[in-house]
Amino acid sequence: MPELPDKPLNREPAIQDLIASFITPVKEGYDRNHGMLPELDGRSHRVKVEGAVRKVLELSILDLQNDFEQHDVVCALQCAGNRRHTMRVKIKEVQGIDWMDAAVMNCKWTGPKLKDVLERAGVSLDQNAEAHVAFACNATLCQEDTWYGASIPLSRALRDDADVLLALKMNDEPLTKEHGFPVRIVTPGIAGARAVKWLDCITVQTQESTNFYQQHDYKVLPPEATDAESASKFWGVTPAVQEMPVNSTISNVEEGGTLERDAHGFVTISGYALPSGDDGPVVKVEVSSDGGESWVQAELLHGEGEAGSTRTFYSRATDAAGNTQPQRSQWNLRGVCYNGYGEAADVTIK
Ligand SMILES: Nc1nc2c(c(=O)[nH]1)N[C@H]1C(S)=C(S)[C@@H](COP(=O)(O)O)O[C@H]1N2
Ligand SMILES: [Mo]
Repeated sequence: MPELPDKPLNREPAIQDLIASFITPVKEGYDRNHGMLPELDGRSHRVKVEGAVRKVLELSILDLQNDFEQHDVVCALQCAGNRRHTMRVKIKEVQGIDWMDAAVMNCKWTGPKLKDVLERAGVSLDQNAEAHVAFACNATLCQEDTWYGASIPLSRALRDDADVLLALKMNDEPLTKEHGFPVRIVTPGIAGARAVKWLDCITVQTQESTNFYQQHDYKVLPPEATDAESASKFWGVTPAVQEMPVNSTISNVEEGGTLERDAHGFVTISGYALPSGDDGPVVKVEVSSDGGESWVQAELLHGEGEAGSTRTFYSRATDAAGNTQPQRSQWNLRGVCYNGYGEAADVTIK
């Protein structure tokens, strides 16, 4: 296991700050790192495109900027461990960073499409189920591997409307070091773990990335896997997380908190919602103020009940494909892909 000089940077903003704006400001974006942040030189940096391609490419940042059409994509980038805290406290202990609901950011990303870069190289592989495009960053050691890598299905990468980018900009500014300067992958709808930062190599290949974080992390293990030992036989047979599930949160009040009625007797519940994978947009968010008995499709909720009463609020999002959140999602050892109802229990209404 590589020894790191220090602890990797991992942080999330206060949820109130995250939901204050539709586009997440760069400084509010969560940070998730399995290793130290590398200092890369944008002028000498190269991205190699290799593997099952007709022509190997070595692209500079200027090449990526000038030789390919630049696309703007607004999408959420979400850690698969987002909301792990809820799985931990509402279901059962899990392993992993105690992310609350803010390990997600909705940003505008700019750069060439991965599809255009792959077409320039000429993919020489059938788009069968096993064919993947792997991304690598060899610039820093990680806690469990000597490099960081991930992969997505080749078919997804080649779909024009999947909008997979080699992002050079975040919210119209060059990427910051924390978020992957000078270039990172952005994979709309797919777990953040595949959005490789400080990208230096793209490989078209007949299998998934062999990196630790694709093979031994970010998987929804079956419930029988309850510790490292019982999990060991499942890593190899459990698929790596790709698409994230439909989700929503209640973010303006916490469990045990207080909501004040406005002059009309209403209380406001707010949060965010995300579709599953590329099944967006979210078409409906329902809110319950009685622990799931009844639901209203509104942002403003009429508080009935007596003053001073406590209530349990839930939120439930549904996307265009009809995917909707379960009350609680399946427990898994690593606490990934939690998408149970957004909730705030025992809220006092004043
Ligand atoms: N090179 C590299 N890329 C990486 C990671 C990493 O540790 N190293 N972490 C991944 C994970 S798990 C997530 S959730 C996102 C986080 O991106 P952010 O730090 O910009 O929020 O980056 C992904 N890309
Ligand atoms: Mo992540």
